[in-house]
Amino acid sequence: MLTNNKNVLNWVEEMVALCKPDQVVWIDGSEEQLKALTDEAVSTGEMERLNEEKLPGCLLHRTNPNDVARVEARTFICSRKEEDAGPTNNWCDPKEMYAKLTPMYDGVMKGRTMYVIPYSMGPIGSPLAKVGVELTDSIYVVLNMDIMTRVGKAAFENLGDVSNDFVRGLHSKADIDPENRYIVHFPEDNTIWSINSGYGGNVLLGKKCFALRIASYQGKNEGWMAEHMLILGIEAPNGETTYISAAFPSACGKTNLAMLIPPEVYAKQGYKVWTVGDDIAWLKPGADGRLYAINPENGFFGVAPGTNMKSNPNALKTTMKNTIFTNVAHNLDDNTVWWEGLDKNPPEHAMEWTGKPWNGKTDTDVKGAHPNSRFTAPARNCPCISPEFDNPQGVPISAMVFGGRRAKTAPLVYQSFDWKHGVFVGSTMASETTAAATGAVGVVRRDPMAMLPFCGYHMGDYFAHWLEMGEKLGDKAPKIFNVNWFRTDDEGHFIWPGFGDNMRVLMWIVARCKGEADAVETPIGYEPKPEDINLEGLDIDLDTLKGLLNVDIDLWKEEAAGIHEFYAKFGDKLPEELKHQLAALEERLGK
Ligand code: GTP
Ligand code: SPV
Ligand code: MN
Repeated sequence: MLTNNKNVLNWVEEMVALCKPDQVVWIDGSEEQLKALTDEAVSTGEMERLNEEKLPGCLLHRTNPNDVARVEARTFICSRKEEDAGPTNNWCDPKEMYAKLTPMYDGVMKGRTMYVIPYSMGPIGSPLAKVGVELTDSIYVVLNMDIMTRVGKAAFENLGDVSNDFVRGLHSKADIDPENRYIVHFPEDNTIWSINSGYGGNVLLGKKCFALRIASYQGKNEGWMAEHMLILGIEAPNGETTYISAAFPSACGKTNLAMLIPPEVYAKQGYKVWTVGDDIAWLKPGADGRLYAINPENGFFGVAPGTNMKSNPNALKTTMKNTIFTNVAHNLDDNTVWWEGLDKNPPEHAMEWTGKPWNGKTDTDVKGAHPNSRFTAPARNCPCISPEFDNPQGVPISAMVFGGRRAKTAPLVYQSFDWKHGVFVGSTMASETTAAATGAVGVVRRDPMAMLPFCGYHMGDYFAHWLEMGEKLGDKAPKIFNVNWFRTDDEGHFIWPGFGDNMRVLMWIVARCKGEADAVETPIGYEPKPEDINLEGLDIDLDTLKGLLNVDIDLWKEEAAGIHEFYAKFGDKLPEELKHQLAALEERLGK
């Protein structure tokens, strides 16, 4: 046992009595313990060791083909009052949900081991960090949590002997039965119960379940924010670093933007980009009144397909050691991994992600890797990891950026008129769905602040919390922007090159934050003058850029109509301010 904290010990005892594991193992985070668990998982076939020379310390894991993504339809926010979960979450009375799930956990770990994982979200000792304990019967979960969070006794030192402020996570693979899969949050009890899944966001409970769903609820009550945001720093040649956070929905480019390589035109001047986080930000006003952000995670759970030496070399380098690959193709020639978009040379002798034999050269209509296949890699491996990564105070944020996948409508970039308008922009975000969650792909849906699947309370109250944070921050509030890398031409090709070249847009954002760039006022916000986006070294002419910045009034009128419909869901909980913002947009568009 790694703690004397009675709250922890009593709860573990209770859950052991319920799940009835053959044994209980406390995870201290030591290398010997993790190595022994890896050996065990390899011996049972749960994990496979990859080429020790090319991919030292790397492992391959396949999940059940019925279990490859987050399951939004089976994810619940069980607040005591239905109203507190709001219209965008599945809700069930907590008593009823406990009553339904308790028999499913009863004896579920017979013949298995229960692992007790103490972990910290955020640097140990940070005033923004929080403690969680996850109980699980999966070694895969233990090994992933060890990469994604700060695991071991040190997390308990943060908690002390008497505090009750830790998140209780209970996970069992059970039978990986999709019909009985539940990802359930009890925000008022600091509790998460997950059952019948073995996949990523459903089971690594520190990530979406705690660091977004539970933490967003805590943040509302405690005066801070938990957001689905990357954090990056742009260092100018004079050494000054400007920090930007950005919220894009799942599989819409956070990891890529967070690790971008500056294009030659900036690299030669000495600009550098540093990654603080690629998925989640916890933000709180600091002593100087500015908004500070930490990345609560300690690793990256990144989308594999499309990651290559051109699109995201930093991510690829990050995965070269001590990384777990989930649902990618297994190259049997050299015991390495492959996925669509890695290179143009798919392996001839391979297993596709389900474990069936696969020849990538001839079976071209079969995908080698699942579209939502992932790597779990330590943040420390990243060549551009920020020197501030472990700073317990976090980094000061100058700009917050929203964005999504929109083939039309949203221009390359615009700036909100002020914070309140920025909250309106974030609350009306829409994006095409991706493979990160089960269900149809490519359907446009509203996804406010990229938090639709991750907000642990009523989204009307969430918007109000954003507005309050703006009041508190006053003129020190970050500037708010919106970007869209995904506009397409008539043939459906992306017009903007994206990836590293997105820095050209970020540079305008930085200049706006410093009061060093002009803007053009449009009905939806401020846009750059086309000549203020640096196109040096790009295949794009000024006219194409003008097209990317075009605001189509008719499309925006349709957009406004869609926003009315969306806002209607929130009833009385929709802040008046947002109604004014919508009316003002319509006014500017001309009725
Ligand atoms: P989650 O981990 O699910 O939250 O995803 P994410 O937001 O971190 O997305 P990620 O950076 O992994 O990108 C997802 C997909 O979008 C990958 O296939 C990328 O290749 C693609 N992508 C990322 N950035 C760009 C871009 O600027 N332009 C284009 N066209 N595609 C991009
Ligand atoms: C996302 O879907 O936004 C992810 C992957 O980052 S998961 O951890 O599965 O939620
Ligand atoms: Mn994500």
